[in-house]
Amino acid sequence: MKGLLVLSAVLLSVFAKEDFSGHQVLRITAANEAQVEKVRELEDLEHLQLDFWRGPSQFSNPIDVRVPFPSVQAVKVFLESHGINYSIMIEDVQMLLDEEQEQMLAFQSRARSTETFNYAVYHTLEEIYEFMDLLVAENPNLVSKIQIGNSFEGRPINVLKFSTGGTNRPAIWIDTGIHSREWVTQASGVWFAKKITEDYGQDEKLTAILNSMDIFLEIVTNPDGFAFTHSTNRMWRKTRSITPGSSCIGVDPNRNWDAGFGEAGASNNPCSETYHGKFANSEVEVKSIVDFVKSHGNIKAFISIHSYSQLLLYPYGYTTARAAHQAELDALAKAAVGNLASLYGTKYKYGSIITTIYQASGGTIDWTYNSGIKYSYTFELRDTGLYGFLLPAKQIIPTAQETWLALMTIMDYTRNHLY
Ligand code: O2S
Ligand code: ZN
Repeated sequence: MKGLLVLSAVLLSVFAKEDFSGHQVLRITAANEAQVEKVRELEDLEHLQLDFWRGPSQFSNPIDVRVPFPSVQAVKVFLESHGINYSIMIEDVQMLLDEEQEQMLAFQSRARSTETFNYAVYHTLEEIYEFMDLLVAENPNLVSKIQIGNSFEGRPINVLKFSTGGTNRPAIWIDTGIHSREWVTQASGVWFAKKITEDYGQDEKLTAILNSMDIFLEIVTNPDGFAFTHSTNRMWRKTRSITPGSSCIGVDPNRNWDAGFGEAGASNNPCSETYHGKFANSEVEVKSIVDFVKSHGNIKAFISIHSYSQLLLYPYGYTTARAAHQAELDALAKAAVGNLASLYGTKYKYGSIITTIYQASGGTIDWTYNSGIKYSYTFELRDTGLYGFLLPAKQIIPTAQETWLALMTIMDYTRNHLY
């Protein structure tokens, strides 16, 4: 049986994409702690192959979970027999994926400049890397590309640097796509990059920011995972590193940082979507950023972008202890989501990670905050679960536009509050 599984996994990886026909995403609304514990029992049943998109955690409601077709009946019977409420968020995951693929194919064309690049569709890793090179070539005095490392599978880890001069200016860091399946984030990262080049010299606030600070933007923060979402499994979240002694691949790169590492809010099971890895910074995709941040030494704001849930979060995720600057972080978050909502009315909640979404240990911004970067934030972009990670491409530009208003709020505030 195990041999067969391994064989089919090998064949799949060579020939085909994982099929999600009949997979459903259920939204579970646990009424109390005991019901959350019941849902956790499901999580432990590995044969069900459940993929939790959100939660479970005693702090998180609702819980969203992708259920493979063969497990759908069993899961529904389990929930009903325990009186746990649920609704069907996505009837058939594969139908959304087919639509997404159709769109990508219909609008696929090699852009020769960032002017003709199509920002309204999803792109492959190669296309995004090409976009970066075009942007650098078109804006040599503003944009450069820095390779901060190589991924586990050897791909370059690229960061765009936006700078108008100076040496080691105070800087803002933005990353998208550390979780590879959160496609609207990489797509937004591409849009942000173009936006910066358009607004410099035009928009007063952005110009002021770039006249005294640098911006670093890592668009594809998990390149192996991202390539894998295109080639094989659209729902891949983790890195693609090998864990000796396990047949399961990958580490959750948002549980691998050296802040509350391995504590509650991460899994020590290599097969889990929230596996923290063997030790902090075990993932080269994480370690490369850690090394960069330390050697730079002058990063003042660090913004790590995920999807979905429409949240703007600040530390902490691993502890209920309040961040020392909680009041200031909270006020700035409130201003940022207010500006975000001003464009299309998209509503965001904000607060600390643990009180707003769920307990998560070893997360990016808990480490950056503990390392002295006061303005450390995580976004969860659109939507609130209707499409989840499979946000239709026509929402890319609106999502990026509204998010940009929140980013500008944080960046402008940082420039005015250098420390
Ligand atoms: O699980 C995750 O990593 C979250 C973000 C954390 C700050 C809790 C995203 S994927 C929803
Ligand atoms: Zn994420």
